Amino acid sequence: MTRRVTARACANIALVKYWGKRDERRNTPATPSISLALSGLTTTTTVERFGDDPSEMPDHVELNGDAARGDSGARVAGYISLWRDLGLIDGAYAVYSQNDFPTGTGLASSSSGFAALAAALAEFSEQKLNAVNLSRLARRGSGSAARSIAGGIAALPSTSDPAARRLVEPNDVPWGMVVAIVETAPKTVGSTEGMNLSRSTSPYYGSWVTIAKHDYRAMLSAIRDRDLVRTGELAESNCYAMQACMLTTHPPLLYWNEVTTRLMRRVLAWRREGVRVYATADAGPHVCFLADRADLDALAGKAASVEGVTDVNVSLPGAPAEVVSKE
Ligand code: 2P0
Repeated sequence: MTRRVTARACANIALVKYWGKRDERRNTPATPSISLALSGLTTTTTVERFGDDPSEMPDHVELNGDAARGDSGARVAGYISLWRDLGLIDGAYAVYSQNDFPTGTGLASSSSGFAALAAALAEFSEQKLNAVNLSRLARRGSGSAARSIAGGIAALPSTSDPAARRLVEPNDVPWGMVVAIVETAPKTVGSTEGMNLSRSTSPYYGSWVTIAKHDYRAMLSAIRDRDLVRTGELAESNCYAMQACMLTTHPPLLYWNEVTTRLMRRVLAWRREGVRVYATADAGPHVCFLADRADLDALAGKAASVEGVTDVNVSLPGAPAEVVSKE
C-alpha cells in the first residue's frame, strides 16, 4: 500500500485570464483561459497516509514548514475531504507543501499548490486517473491549478466541467517569462472572494466575460502560429481588461501598486526601443514579462534595475505536474 508520495507542479501565469466563476460549488470558470507554466516557480508537496479513520485522526497540513492555520489550512483540508467524498481515497493524510517563491501574494501559488496536491493524492486512489480527470479534480481545488496539471501552454475552456488541455509542449514553446517580484504583503482580498465581488458589483463584468471569450479564440490562433507579437499584445490587453473589471468592483480591487504601474509603463518604453517584450499581471503587484527565450536574461537585468523590484525570476516553460517519489 502506498504510504508517502511527493509530487511537483509549476505555477502558471495566464495569457488570457480566468476571473469569474460560472458555478462556485463545482468551481467552474466563467471565462476560458490560456496559460504558460513557469519552470522557476514550483511547489513540491509530500502527502502521507497516516491513519485509516479521519474522524479519529484529522488531516494535518503544513505550508512552507508551518502548520497551516485559518483559511489556507481549511481549504486544503476541505479539498482532501472532497476526494474522500467522491470515493477516490480513504484514510487520514498529512500534507507538507513547500513553495520556492512567495506565497499568497498574487503569484499563482494556488495553481502549483493544488496541482501538486492533486497529483500526489491520485497515487493513493484505486481509480486510474488520467491527465484529463486529474485536471478536472485540480480545478475543484483552484481553477488555475487545472492548467498546472497540463504544463507548457495550456487552455482551460469555460464549459460545464472543464479540464485543461496542453496546447504546446514545454520544449516547443519559443518563449519564457521574467517575473519581476515587487515587495508586498499577503493579499487582502483573495481571488475567490474578489471574483465573486466582481460578478456581483462591477458594471464591466459582463463585458469582461465577452472580451475574455473573444481573446481566448484569438489567442488559440496566435499560439498556433507561435506569433509572439500577437500573443503578447493580446495577453497585455486581456490583462488590462481584467484589471478594468477589478477596478470597477465595489469595493475596488486595487491589486497593483506604484511599482506595478512603473513596470507596465516601462514595458511600453522598451517596446518603443525595439525590445520584443509584453507584460501581464494578476491579482497582485508582480509583473510577468513574456519574451523570446534568447531575450530573457537581458530582460531580467532591465527589470531588476527598476526601482521597487525586489527580485527577478527567469522561467522557461514549465513541465506538467509529476510524481517525483513514491514509497
Ligand atoms: C488566472 N487568476 O487566470 C487568474 C488571473 C488571478 C488573476 O486564476 O478561486 O486562485 O482558487 O479557482 O485559481 C486566480 O484564481 O481561483 C487566478 P480559485 P484561482 O491565473
